[in-house]
Amino acid sequence: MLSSTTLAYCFVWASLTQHIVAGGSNEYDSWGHSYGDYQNGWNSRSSSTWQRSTSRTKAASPVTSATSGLTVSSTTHGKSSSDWQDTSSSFRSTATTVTASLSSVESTTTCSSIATSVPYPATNSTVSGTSASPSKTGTALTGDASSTSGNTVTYDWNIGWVIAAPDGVARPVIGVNGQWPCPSIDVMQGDRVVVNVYNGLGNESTSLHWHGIHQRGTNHMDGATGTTQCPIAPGQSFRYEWIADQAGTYWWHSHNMGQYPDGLWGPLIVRDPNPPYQYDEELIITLSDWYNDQMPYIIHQYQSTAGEAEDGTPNPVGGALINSAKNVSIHVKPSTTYLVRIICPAAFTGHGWVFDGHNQTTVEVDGVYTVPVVATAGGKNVRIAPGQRQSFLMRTKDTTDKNYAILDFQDPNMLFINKGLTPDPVYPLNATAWLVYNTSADYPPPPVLYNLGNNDFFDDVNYVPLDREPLLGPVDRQLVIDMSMENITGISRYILNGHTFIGAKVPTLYSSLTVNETEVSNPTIYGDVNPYVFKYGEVVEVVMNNLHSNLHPMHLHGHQFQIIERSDPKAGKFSGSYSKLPAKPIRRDTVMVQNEGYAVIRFKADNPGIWLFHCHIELHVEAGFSASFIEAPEELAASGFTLPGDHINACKTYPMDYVGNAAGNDYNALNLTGAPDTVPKNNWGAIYPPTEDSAHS
Ligand SMILES: *[C@@H]1O[C@H](CO)[C@@H](O)[C@H](O)[C@H]1NC(C)=O
Ligand SMILES: *[C@@H]1O[C@H](CO)[C@@H](O)[C@H](O)[C@H]1NC(C)=O
Ligand SMILES: *[C@@H]1O[C@H](CO)[C@@H](O)[C@H](O)[C@H]1NC(C)=O
Ligand SMILES: *[C@@H]1O[C@H](CO)[C@@H](O)[C@H](O)[C@H]1NC(C)=O
Ligand SMILES: *[C@@H]1O[C@H](CO)[C@@H](O)[C@H](O)[C@H]1NC(C)=O
Ligand SMILES: *[C@@H]1O[C@H](CO)[C@@H](O)[C@H](O)[C@H]1NC(C)=O
Ligand SMILES: *[C@@H]1O[C@H](CO)[C@@H](O)[C@H](O)[C@H]1NC(C)=O
Ligand SMILES: *[C@@H]1O[C@H](CO)[C@@H](O)[C@H](O)[C@H]1NC(C)=O
Ligand SMILES: *[C@@H]1O[C@H](CO)[C@@H](O)[C@H](O)[C@H]1NC(C)=O
Ligand SMILES: [Cu+2]
Repeated sequence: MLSSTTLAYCFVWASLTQHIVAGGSNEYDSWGHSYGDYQNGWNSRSSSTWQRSTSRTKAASPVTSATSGLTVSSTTHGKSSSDWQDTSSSFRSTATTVTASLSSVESTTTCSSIATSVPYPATNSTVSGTSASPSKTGTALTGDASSTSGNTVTYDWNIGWVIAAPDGVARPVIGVNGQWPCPSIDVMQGDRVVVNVYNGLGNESTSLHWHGIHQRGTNHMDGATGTTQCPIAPGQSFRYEWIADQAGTYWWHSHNMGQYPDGLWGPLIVRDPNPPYQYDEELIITLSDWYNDQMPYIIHQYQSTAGEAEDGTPNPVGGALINSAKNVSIHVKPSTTYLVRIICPAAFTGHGWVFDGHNQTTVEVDGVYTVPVVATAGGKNVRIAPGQRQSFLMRTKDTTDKNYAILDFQDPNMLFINKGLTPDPVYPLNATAWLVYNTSADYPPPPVLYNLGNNDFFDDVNYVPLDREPLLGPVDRQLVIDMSMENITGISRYILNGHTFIGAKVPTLYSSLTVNETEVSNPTIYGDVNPYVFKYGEVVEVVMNNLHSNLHPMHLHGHQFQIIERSDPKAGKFSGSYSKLPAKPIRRDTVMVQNEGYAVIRFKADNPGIWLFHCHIELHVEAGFSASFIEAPEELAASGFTLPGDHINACKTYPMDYVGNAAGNDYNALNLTGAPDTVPKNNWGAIYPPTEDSAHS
């Protein structure tokens, strides 16, 4: 139970005190790497190359106070020591008594022009209510985010530009309340979450999506512009309100026209009042890629006739980041079991990682508890795709004489090695952080792994959900989607069964709510958003045939799906017969589909709403790699639901149509005259005012 916990023992921050410039000489435990295609190895620097630099002036005192064991007595429910953010200091400020000063959270001002200091800084939030207890069971659009006995946790967020330099190069990034990295949301299962957004960007529209949260009864809070809402124009406010009814590791991010890789994302942790695994402390670690250009420029370059690369792979100029920074020290206590929550909010590449000298026991993927698996058993590495999360238990050493490197590498399998391409070594594809037991001890270099192919990674299809939910069946509806890329009018577009996604004039949900009820199940009325209509309660099987030469992490909103089968790379299309039907398939919300291979998933269409199904590589979304799953639209139409005024206001001020079919035609849903049907040729992402009205994605 987490009712009264020690707060913030260890802090994750970006090279605040000492950071290591190079090298290392100690012998380290070389866990799990003595077999496989790679070898143990260390950078060949001698110990004489070790230097410590104190390039950033930070007082030492925060370290001391951070490790002094602050306690919080909570009158409601407590918060464990996810040291990541410090929303803890203000979070629940009305409901908790902080018995020690949280001075451990350093101000960002001392290094404002370089990297931000504390990832996931404090933000305004308030809590009201009494006990937590999940209870949300909506089946149609009700807008009812009040049917819970949990607390209400309110965040007030002003989204705006901040200058940051996580890789040493200063650039504008999108932050919250003047801070970047953006804050995390941290609530108990059953809490009602309210996020009051103000768009203070001036030159871009925005929206927020709660990745992995099913939004039962609250589809209009899903945050996908063009699908469940209009973009929020600069100067406008918008209230998100939903029930955190699923425990686990999630994240929030902009879902508006390729915007999130400019920094608008953060962790979203929903705490379980009775977690099935024992642990003492928590860590949140994000693995992402970084670019020095802003997304509107990258998108414009990619989605133009002068398009840079066929595959839209921007040069990973900023390389990899761990917790939105380089050279991060993660302070740990000895003899302690940590729950480590890994989140991959990357724009393009997946990531693999190694905690040197420490085993990792996986216990959760994408909000689904798993039967524990030592992730490195058999010498396999673990990897994570954009959008995915994975939590593991890690027992720290009993001794504090050494520190250990954390290696994060961009998954080479996503960098077209399968096409014989070699990632350009001038870009820092890897990042290093340290598990710091002892600030006086050496900071060793990370292990070096060689020739990482698909077989060097643990296959996540082999996880088993802890609840052992049986295979869904029989299948009522099988949907086969062939996914490939095509040059359409000179622009590289992804096509699903021959069609690229082109945003409609009206958000798809709003179409379902405003056309004649007799037409809502006709996919035609939704336009070129790759609409697939499912009946309430159907067991849907989706076969994804990836005909393309890269891996694509496919994400479904509104559900966790069972993964029935996933082929090796280059296995061709699904033949129609399963190699082995798993009795208790793993569920998650994002699955990596291998290059020129396939994956088969199942879910039950019991969550009425419009749910995007898309590749989570953000540039691929901009290139049309999305479908709209239109689930039980007759239930939506019958709900008689009225959209909140601020949602309508978002449409009026943007402006964007909000009534009628994909063409904005509300008197004849079958008349699609005027619906967008050509590929945007001047896509500048979320730039406001918009350049084209069909680019919503
Ligand atoms: C991180 O450390 C490396 C050396 O290990 C150094 O070259 C690099 O400049 C550091 N990066 C930042 C952003 O501090
Ligand atoms: C939120 O915090 C910011 C920065 O501390 C402050 O300027 C703002 O007034 C606060 N907003 C609310 C609603 O408390
Ligand atoms: C948007 O405005 C911010 C703040 O002025 C600026 O830094 C950024 O470059 C602008 N973005 C574009 C694409 O012009
Ligand atoms: C890691 O797990 C393996 C297999 O369970 C075990 O043999 C080994 O001792 C563990 N290593 C560490 C560092 O805990
Ligand atoms: C920390 O490391 C230093 C240098 O290796 C060592 O002298 C010291 O004993 C260590 N302290 C602890 C508490 O392990
Ligand atoms: C990144 O790390 C991996 C794993 O150790 C290694 O194979 C690769 O060469 C490294 N890449 C770069 C560019 O340093
Ligand atoms: C794409 O098609 C256009 C004509 O629509 C053609 O000019 C261009 O060369 C093609 N680009 C590629 C990369 O095939
Ligand atoms: C909806 O369509 C049906 C069948 O075409 C028609 O009878 C009915 O009048 C329409 N309802 C409205 C409100 O337009
Ligand atoms: C279809 O809609 C267009 C544009 O609103 C209109 O000009 C046209 O007359 C409509 N056609 C029919 C058959 O209603
Ligand atoms: Cu993709």
